[in-house]
Amino acid sequence: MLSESMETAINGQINKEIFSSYLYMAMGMYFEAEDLSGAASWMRTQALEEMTHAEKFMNFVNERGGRVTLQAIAKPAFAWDSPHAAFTAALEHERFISASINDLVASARKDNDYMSDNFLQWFVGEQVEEEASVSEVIRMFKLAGTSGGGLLMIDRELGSRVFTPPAAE
Ligand code: OFO
Repeated sequence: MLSESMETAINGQINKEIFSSYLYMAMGMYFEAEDLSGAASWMRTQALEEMTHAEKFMNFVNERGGRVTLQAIAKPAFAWDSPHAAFTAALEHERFISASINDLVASARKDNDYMSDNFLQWFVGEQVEEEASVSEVIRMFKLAGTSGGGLLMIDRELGSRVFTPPAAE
């Protein structure tokens, strides 16, 4: 049985994951408006992935006899100064999510809740990957600068990302 405090904390995390999805969908729409369809597709794929994170948390709460209570989702920004700025904002957001996952692990350990701790380790690993992949895109945009050809190449590369749902638990 999930403790009340862990249930509340995970419900907060579910909200953050759904907000992440909403934020990346907003970034996807920004890239659509900028005619960067590859970057738009990358962000829309990321938005789908974030919903699977929320689902993973929801399934866990249900399996442990807790209650999922969905909260209002905040309005995301809708425009950024450049592709580089949008991905930099995405990295900042992922760092915020990593810190939030770390806090959940710390609470689980403080309460000797090893089931939650074990479950959360998947997210710890996922955050390493997410921060690394966004950092890589930022590096590419930085190298391209304002070169139209460079931006086009990056956009094509980003468009090749495909959505792979995480393995079901
Ligand atoms: Fe972007 O990561 Fe979810 O957790």
